[in-house]
Amino acid sequence: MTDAPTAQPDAAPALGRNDLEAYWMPFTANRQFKAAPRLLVSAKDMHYGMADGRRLLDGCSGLWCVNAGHCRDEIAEAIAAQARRMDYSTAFQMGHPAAFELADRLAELAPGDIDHAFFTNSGSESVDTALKIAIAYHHRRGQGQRQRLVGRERGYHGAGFGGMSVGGIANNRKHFGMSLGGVDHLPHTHSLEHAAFSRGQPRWGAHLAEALESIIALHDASTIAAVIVEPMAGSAGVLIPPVGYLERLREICDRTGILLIFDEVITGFGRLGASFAAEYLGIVPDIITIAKGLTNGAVPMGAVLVRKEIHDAFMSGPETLPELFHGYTYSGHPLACAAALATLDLYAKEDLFARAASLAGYFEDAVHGLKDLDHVADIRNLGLVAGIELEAAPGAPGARGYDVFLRCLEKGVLVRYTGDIIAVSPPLIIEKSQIDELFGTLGEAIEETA
Ligand code: PXG
Repeated sequence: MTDAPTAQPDAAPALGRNDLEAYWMPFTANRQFKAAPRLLVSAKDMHYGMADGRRLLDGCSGLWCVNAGHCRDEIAEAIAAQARRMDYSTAFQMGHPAAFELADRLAELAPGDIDHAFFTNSGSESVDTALKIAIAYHHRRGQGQRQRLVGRERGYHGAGFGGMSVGGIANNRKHFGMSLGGVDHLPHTHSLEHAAFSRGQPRWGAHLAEALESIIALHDASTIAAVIVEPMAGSAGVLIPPVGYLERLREICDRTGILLIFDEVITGFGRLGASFAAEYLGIVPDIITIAKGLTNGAVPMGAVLVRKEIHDAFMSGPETLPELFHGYTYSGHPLACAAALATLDLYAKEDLFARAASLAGYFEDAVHGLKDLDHVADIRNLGLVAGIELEAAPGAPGARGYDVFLRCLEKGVLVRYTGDIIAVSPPLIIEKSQIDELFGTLGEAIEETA
């Protein structure tokens, strides 16, 4: 694997302040951004090029999606060829070969008897689809009273009403009304007191899965459709599953007939050093939601992967009617399928999941090298993901995270921050020297922050 050539930014149009006005940016402090814009104009392998000519090492795989690195020729060519062959194929009552091929490939990759794929266009749509499938599955089997859903504090499951409702980040919920009824939340598993500076999975915290028993005691399992968790929580600041915790959730779900959904939008496609977290951890959920790394971020696409038994439960009744009244105009879009097939080929050809696994130890040592810096409250890691939690500056929560993010940017490294937690999740093609650069720069930025 060769390192990236210097990304040559295209000649970027000069942007006056007013030119930025019309675009209402997502999950962004719009006024702050527009006062000092940060514009990306090109990308190749491990790097972005910025409008001002700077080159940035991408420490977050875009947004946890560009697992094979940016602008890979194989993917770009597959998308272009498909765009010329057939741009769009009606998704309902018609099909095209690439969607079937992709579903097959995903079934092969998925653990256990997870062997069917339903296509969406994003992680949010995957989550809403998975929740609907879970409720409809029980309905199909004569258990229509199973409608309750269980999420987790600090969980992120996208921005749709379903994902927001099972999600557990207050800022994403509190402005948007009542959300779905009948949703309970497990406690999150993060503890600075008991598990700070864990390497890999913390030993403390498996008992927190018992909260599901309390929810069952309150409502009875016969009213609960599904539990959804991220096997490793990304957005809320990299929360690593305690040893034994997910196993316990699996056992309780097995005993009570509640479906277990792993939201693997972030952990899918090699992030932890295996195809999915489910494989990495040796736990087979009933449903897996994916997106992001499915197409290496090149075309929006998501999918819901389900066990055979769930799919088969729908395959009865009149053959002239859709078995599931659900889908999207762009489900299995030809360009997305082309991108996904080329992406899976690339992951296999370059053995990138194994590569991530083989780099994980080096990555772990490098991030824990920041342990003794001032303001560092915790460092946690799994696979090629790390979270560095900083102490909040007095009276200014989030200010230190933002300051470190900006200092890294100035020094040519892009990291992600959420409040005062820095998240690092580089493309799986990263070289050891680039891991050094990433954490060396981050260390300098932390040292410099007040
Ligand atoms: N589930 C999980 C676990 C996610 O991480 C979604 C669902 C929603 O996916 P879409 O494609 O609808 O955005 C996500 C998205 C961050 C960050 O900073 C993470 C996401 C999105 C934006 C920022 O960690 N993950």
